[in-house]
Amino acid sequence: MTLEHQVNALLNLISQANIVQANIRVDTAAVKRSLHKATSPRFEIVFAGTFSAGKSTLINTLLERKLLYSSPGVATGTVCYVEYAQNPDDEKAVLYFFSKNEIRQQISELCNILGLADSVNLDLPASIQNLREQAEHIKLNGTLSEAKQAELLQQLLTGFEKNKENIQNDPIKAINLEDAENYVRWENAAVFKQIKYYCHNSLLKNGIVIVDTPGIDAPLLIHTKIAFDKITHPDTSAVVCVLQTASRGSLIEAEIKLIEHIRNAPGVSDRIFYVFNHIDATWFDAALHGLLEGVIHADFHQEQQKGRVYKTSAMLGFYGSLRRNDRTFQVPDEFKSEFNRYFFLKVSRVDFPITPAIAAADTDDEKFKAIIDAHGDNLLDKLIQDSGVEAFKEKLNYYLMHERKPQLFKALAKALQPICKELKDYYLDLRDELESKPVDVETIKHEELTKLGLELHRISLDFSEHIHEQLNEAFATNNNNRLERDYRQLQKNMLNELDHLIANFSVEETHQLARRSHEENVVVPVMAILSEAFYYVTNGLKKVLTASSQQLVNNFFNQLTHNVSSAEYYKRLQDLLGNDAGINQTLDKDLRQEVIHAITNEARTECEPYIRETALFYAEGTVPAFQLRQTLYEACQSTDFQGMLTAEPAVRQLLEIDFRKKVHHTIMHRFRTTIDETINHHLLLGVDEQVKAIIAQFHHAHALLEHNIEKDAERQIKAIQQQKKAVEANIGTYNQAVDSVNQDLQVNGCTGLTLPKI
Ligand SMILES: Nc1nc2c(ncn2[C@@H]2O[C@H](COP(=O)(O)OP(=O)(O)OP(=O)(O)O)[C@@H](O)[C@H]2O)c(=O)[nH]1
Ligand SMILES: [Mg+2]
Repeated sequence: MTLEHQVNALLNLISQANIVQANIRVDTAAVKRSLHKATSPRFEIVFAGTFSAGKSTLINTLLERKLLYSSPGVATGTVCYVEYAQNPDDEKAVLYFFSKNEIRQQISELCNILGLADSVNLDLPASIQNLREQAEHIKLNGTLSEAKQAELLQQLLTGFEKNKENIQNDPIKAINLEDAENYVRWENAAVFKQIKYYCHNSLLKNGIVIVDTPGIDAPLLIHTKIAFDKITHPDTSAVVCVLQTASRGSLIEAEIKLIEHIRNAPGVSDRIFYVFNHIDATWFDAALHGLLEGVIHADFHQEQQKGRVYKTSAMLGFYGSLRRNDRTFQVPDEFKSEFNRYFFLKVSRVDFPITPAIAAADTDDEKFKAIIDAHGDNLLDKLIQDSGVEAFKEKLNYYLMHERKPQLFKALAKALQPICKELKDYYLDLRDELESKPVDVETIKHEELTKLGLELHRISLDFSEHIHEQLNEAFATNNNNRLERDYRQLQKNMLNELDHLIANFSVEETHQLARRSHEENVVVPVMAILSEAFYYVTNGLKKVLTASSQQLVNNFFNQLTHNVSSAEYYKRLQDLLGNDAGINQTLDKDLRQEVIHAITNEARTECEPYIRETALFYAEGTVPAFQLRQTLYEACQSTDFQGMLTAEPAVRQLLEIDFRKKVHHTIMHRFRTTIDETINHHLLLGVDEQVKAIIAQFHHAHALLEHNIEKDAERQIKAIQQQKKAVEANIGTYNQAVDSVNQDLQVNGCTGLTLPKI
């Protein structure tokens, strides 16, 4: 499994565990970025230096291939990238042209600098030719700097004309690598923004990208600026500063500028390599040798201590290697003369004697052939070694693979660490939680059954409390609207009935009633009429008080039953028992009947004393006493029935006076308390009994739960087991990923940083 797979496995675990949102320290985007950098690294090595320092030759040497154009004059005219091509067939060069507008802008700038009219029409060859001639004039008559700018202007005009088709229609053009070397020469370079070479070369395999830049003192200022920017760019992994001090004896102004730029840029010093090229010049010139060593000692001492200073002969190293690898390779004359010099002046005569054939050879060409014939590979090996390119190449590669690459893995490890910590904590907690859960059906059963007793107890408590609350509300407050309405109704009923009874009192009917008790007599005493009247009103009121109280009690119990059966504990009880433990029967039937029965008796008892006239009735000097006497007197005027009829209004008034007081006393002072107390008393007793009845259902509930729990417990156990398995599997995935990532970190030089295992 690749590193990518393993890191993605960790990221998957994180998203599964859902701890991304919960924790801001977990930055998966940072991990993905670091992962990409570590698995698809890109190490840009930028080569910078004056023109003809040997940058392109040095790059060709590293690639062991004549890829980039090099020549003794200004050779590289644009920034060139050399990247890896996966297959030999994928090799190509891609040219990126400036747009017509960008070229026009550059022409304008140059015209301004040179004091020329900025009026060229790029669509008219004659207009272009005219400007070219003006530039030529400046080249011949102007200063050196002006001549450089005029040359550049000419390059732009020629480059535009030659590549017009591409610039206008096809600004990115892929060509064969073989054709590239000629194509990108100076005359076209002015119109290229950049060139990308894709090369199937093992050096580039690990993400190394070589960036060749035009000489910092070349006339193409636009490209020169790119070289300076590249040195400090964060994507740059290494900068190779190619210096020509070996053949000149000192640093030139442009080189000093470059070195200052490097030394002033913060944080880039550890990526810089200094290569003193053209070292072969010092082989035959002791003065030059001394000057070079002096410069290195004076200005590059620190860098030399750190192993960042190299001395090379790129040209000799390059052609020497090519010839060493391929005997048929045709080396250029430039190499032959230098090689011959090397043979005659540099190597030991003991190791490489001058053979007669060498001595007899005349031209450079003949000498070269004779030397190669005599000493061939051995001498080439020695030359390659002396050229210093191998040592430089090795060091550069080591630096990228063993210093830069581990940094990418370190960054990845740092990004992964908080994620691993989160995952580890998460799984350990989860594991603990699952460990504490029951593992067999019996334990779950036991737990559930233990809970049952408590639950029944709690339900009975809830029930009892609820009833107390309801009673409290009814009798200690006036918040029970229904009850208050019923009480008012009861009062109204009694008063209405009293009015009705008195209004309907009839002497005639009463007379008949009294006579029926004494059928052998025709006369009825007035007192008997009066006493019948008392029975009549009392019994009428008794009926109404009974009926109204019963209605009130019924309404109260209806409300109470409804409230209880919609309470939450009532549902819990039904769930546990499959019934309500008789709550409904108790409230709606038994207690209701008891209370109605009791209240009926209370109403009867309350009204019974109404039959007896009040003592007030006979008191001396009071209105009732006077009334009574008056009534009796009037009625006794004759013995017949007619005489009595005249007393009817007076009797009514008498009844009114006597009963209004008694009824008022009942409905205003006594009977509400009687009803309240009766309900309260019966309910409290009933609730205590009901609580016992609920608790007594334990065995029934137990049996029921036991019956149902078996399957449920099995399901629970299965679920817990599955969760445990899933957690262990995830921990396994985690550990495997961490192991593998740790291994990759080690292999890639990231020592001392490991991710924690569970
Ligand atoms: N004697 C000698 N000649 C070299 C050496 N390195 C490069 N040359 C030659 O110097 C010339 C310039 O080399 P280039 O590689 O084109 O130099 P460059 O730095 O790329 O120059 P520009 O592309 O113009 O910036 C070529 O003719 C090379 O063959 C060296 O170490 N010794
Ligand atoms: Mg070059």
